[in-house]
Amino acid sequence: AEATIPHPRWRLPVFGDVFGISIRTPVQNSMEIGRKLGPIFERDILGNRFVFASGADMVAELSDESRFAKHLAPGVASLREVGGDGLFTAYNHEPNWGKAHNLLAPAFTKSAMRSYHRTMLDVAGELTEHWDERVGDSPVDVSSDMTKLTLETIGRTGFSYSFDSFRRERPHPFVQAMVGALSHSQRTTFVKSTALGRLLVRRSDRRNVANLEHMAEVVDEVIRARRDSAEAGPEDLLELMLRAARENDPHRIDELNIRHQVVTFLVAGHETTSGALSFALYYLSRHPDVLAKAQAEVDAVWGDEEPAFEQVAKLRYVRRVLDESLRLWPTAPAYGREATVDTTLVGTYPMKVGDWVLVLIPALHRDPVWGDDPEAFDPDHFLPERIRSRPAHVYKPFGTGERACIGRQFALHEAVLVLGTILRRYDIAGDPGYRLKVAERLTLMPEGFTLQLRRR
Ligand code: MNH
Repeated sequence: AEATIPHPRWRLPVFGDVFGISIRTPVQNSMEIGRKLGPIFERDILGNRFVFASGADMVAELSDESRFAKHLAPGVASLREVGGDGLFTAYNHEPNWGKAHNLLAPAFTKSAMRSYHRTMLDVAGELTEHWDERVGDSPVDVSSDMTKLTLETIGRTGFSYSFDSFRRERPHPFVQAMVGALSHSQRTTFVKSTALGRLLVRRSDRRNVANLEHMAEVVDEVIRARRDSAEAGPEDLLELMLRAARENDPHRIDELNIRHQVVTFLVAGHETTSGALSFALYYLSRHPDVLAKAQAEVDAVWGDEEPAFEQVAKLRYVRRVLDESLRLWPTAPAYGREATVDTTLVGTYPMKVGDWVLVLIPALHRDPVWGDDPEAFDPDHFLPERIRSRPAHVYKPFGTGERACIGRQFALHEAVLVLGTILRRYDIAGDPGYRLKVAERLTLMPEGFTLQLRRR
């Protein structure tokens, strides 16, 4: 039988919806509504209809690539200003998606990961050098330092370009411009559907232009640095793209699209991994038993040696800590799916070709299939036998299908390597008075979370 989709009873306080709390935290606000209305609901935001779906049965169907495909949700579509038809923001029908996907796939194979391992270790070493100076001193700002680390890692592995992140007092201006652009995109997506809204965000629009210009300058600088260098470039993302252009490869992408890919990877390649590391450190600091078990694993598997490539994936428990952190706070918290045929979702909700829904990942990750206390942090959720006993498609931090995250293995290798490095070297203590505050700028990130460090 067909059913109508529940919506909040109060449609009137549209202003509250738009200019209140939810403009800064739309994901947490939608999670709250979902707790009341269930696994599928709709919201009307200034005349825009949004359907949120998070039931395990629904997401399983939405993962069926013969009926559904990626939809560029409004918040992501407005990032076209940043990434154009780069991989993340390309529409399914745009030819540059397939070209770039094929061209860049070799940079995400296991052997490619092996080639990044050395650089990832070096960057982790810069973090510990920086943190060693803070041992027993004032606490470190976790998200800010994780962002330094992940930006440095993608800069050097992907483009052989250093942002000198750990030699700076303040974050690199690229980070400030990017955070500004992501926040702008989140804030203005709904508001801009009305004339009044467009007027209200004019100042913010101007600031956004400056941020976009700055990001474009950084992209220019990254490409120029390579073109000016006398030696042949190392086998990195940039080299794959520039060489294909030089050699007239059938998969080559043009100059403008190369720029879109560079900025896409600089943003997508660090912001979400930084959040994932920050949440993992938060949960480790709150669960002494988990912390002790993770430290014991690193000591046993790595000993005092520098970890070889294969030794990273052997940190099975640390990986479960990361998986569980991404369950509770998937740092890219939603993705869009649109019907590619006329169909009915879970036999109940009719969808015409082009109709789309947003998968609210944190709500999916709290579905009853996760047990009766889905809010509890428990890495054992990811024990192999527990994974086998759950249905497929209930864990989607990296999206789904053809348009799922290309950087998944990259992020996992980097994050486990860094967590292992930190856990082996320091005892960490969070501020007992800190209450988790999750900042939203399309992505999720703990805000104001600090750690006090002691050398082990
Ligand atoms: Mn990543 C797509 C989450 C790390 C590069 N990424 C996606 C999607 C999710 C996602 C979800 C799908 C979005 C959608 O369907 O609209 N990504 C993450 C998370 C992490 C992450 C949670 C870290 C943790 N991503 C990375 C890293 C890189 C990267 C690291 C690059 C080195 N991601 C991408 C790109 C895409 C993507 C590029 C777009 C892929 C495509 O559509 O072809």
